Amino acid sequence: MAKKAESKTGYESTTGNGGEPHQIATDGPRLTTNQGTVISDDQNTLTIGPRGPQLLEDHILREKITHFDHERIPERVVHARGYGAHGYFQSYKSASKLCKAGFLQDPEAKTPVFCRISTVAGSAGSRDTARDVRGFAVKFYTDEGNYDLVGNNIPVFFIQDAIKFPDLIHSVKPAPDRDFPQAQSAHDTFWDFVSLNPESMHMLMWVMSDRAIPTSLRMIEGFGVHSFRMIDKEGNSTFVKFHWRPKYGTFSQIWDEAVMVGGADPDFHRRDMWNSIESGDYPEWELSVQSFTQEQADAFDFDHLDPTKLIPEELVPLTPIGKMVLDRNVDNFFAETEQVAFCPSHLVPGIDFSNDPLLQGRLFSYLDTQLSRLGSPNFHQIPVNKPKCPFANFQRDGHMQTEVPTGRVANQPNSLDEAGPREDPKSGFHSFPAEEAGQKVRLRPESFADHYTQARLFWKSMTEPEQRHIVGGFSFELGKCQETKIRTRMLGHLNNIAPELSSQVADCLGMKGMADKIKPAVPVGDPEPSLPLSQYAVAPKSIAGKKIGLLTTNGVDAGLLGAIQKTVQAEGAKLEIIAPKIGPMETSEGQEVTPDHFLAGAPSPLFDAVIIAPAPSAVESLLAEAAAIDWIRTAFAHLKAIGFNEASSPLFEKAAVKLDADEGMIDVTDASLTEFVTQAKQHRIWKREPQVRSC
Ligand code: HDD
Repeated sequence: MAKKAESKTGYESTTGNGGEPHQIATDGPRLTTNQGTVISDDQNTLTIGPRGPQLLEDHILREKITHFDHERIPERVVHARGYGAHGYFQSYKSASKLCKAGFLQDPEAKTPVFCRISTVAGSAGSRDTARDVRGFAVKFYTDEGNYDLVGNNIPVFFIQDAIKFPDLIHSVKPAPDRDFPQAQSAHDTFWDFVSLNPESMHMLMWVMSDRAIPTSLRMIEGFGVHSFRMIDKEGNSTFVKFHWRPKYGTFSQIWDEAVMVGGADPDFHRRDMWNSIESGDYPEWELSVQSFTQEQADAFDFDHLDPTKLIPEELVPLTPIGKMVLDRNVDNFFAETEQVAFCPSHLVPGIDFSNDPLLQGRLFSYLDTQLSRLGSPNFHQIPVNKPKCPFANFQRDGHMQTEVPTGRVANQPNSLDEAGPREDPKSGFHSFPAEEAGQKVRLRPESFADHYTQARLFWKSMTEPEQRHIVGGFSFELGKCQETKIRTRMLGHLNNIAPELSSQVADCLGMKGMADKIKPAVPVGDPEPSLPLSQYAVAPKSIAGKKIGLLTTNGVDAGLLGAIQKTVQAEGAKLEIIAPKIGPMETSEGQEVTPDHFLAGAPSPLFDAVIIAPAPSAVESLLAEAAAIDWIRTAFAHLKAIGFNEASSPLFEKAAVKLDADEGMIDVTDASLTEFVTQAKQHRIWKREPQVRSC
């Protein structure tokens, strides 16, 4: 007999025989099978007698288990781990001089978008903080059809021709015999492949730099990578490269920090994105183009169709055209983020492809992959993929057809369906009528042959700490390669990029003088640095959007806590309180404060800058917590601005961190919160780094 336990809106909670819980509908919706049959008991399988065998006729059990067994679809072969959100795009003004696309004309109009940011190599369950390229894919639901801009957070790519893509990806994925390492390029097959493909060198510089270990998905750039065409109303074409710039600036972790965050919170980036949107701090990017004519392109000393090359902003500056704001989390991760299908071939009138061979290959691959991943040519009917403008044609049937097309006509031309859809030469999509002629060949253009000059440009454009991190990145990754011949080959390539880079990496590896001699196909240029390639040369001095961690205890000084809260909020940053235990605690004046985290679950790598301010009475017990001492040690090693109060000094002593070590150490009790903020705005105390790591 079921016993009533409590009553709630829509259902009553009861316990049945054996004490198992049931929630019985009262005036709320009924639980049904997928066929709509109301279910009386969803907790017990049909059996003969309470302890007897189960019956195959239990259609309710079979439907539920069968559905469960088929809940997974193939994950994306690359970019399997990603996180998406809804939002809108808004033009700053009409871009009609450049492009006739409707969504770029009206500054009042908001075009809905869905944006998915991903890592490339790892599987869907891998950690967020892997060293990797971040995919940056945006679907614009325009009035003229869906437009997908499928880019990355790095403006160049590993290879020049799509035919190499399967090999590139096989090399970076876990080795096929042992199935490791997961979500890492730090292994022999990857470095063997790229070291045999000098065209990868420029991209490798980016991937070994801080760009590949972002602090937050809200703080990465996005790039369309290839040259595209924009077409105006008269049919004139201009080439463009797309750039997304984050509102908060572009910030990164330190490698050691990324490794720790990966353990402490494998979902670090997605959690940050979700929480920001939920709290109303909407991630935002500015969309710009570099636009240039064929004549300008002819004067570049590289080929703009080569996806391993970028156009320095000194050569072609950025023109901002609009902004994207992500203001709504998904309702269901699988239905939306997992099933969203991006294809670079999804175009609208006014935008067209270039002959970049990598782009041309991609145009085939994405549609094909959606068919295998989502299982049907009707994937455009899934809500997240469905155009928000009307669409109509005579395509029919197929797996999981969810529409019900009416009428007897499924062909055109026809004279039987007078009201049916028809072509429109005026508003319809026209490919740009580029003149093309030549022989059929399998040949890389000679203009693609310079693999080192732009890699050197990147190196020369970095600040000193950024260069150190690139050396660290190469040293770590090559150190994970077991084959010496791969390391000596890579040192040879690095020598062609910059001899000092090669020798510093060789030094870190203990392999000085062992670089192979590799002859570049064409002489390597020595370009002037390009400032915008550096993150930190141009980083905004701001903590807006960042997280400040306050490690404190029961009895925290109420005045100090209030001042910290006020200051952090005024800077547009977020304060998170960490205490030994998660339960509510009291300030020195008896107000209740609930910490955001407990100490063991929130090491300092999770925060951008930190303050350690325990109550004097709690210091003794904190001294016995390794997590508290590590909190200080790692914050120092990760070059953070560190605020402290007087009571915390024994903790610093135990962590062997001097309170006057550098200007990044600030006593926040003597009204120096402003100084703390000033230091935190440097992002890191860079000059501390040589004291805490050599490679
Ligand atoms: Fe790709 C997914 C970006 C080269 C084949 N790619 C994928 C995604 C992004 C990119 C962001 C994830 C989309 C999502 O969130 O669902 N890919 C790029 C960029 C490239 C690039 C910026 C070079 C400039 N890709 C590239 C090549 C090929 C592919 C050369 C094949 C010839 N990419 C795919 C794919 C994926 C994919 C296999 C896997 C899942 C998907 O398409 O939807 O088709």
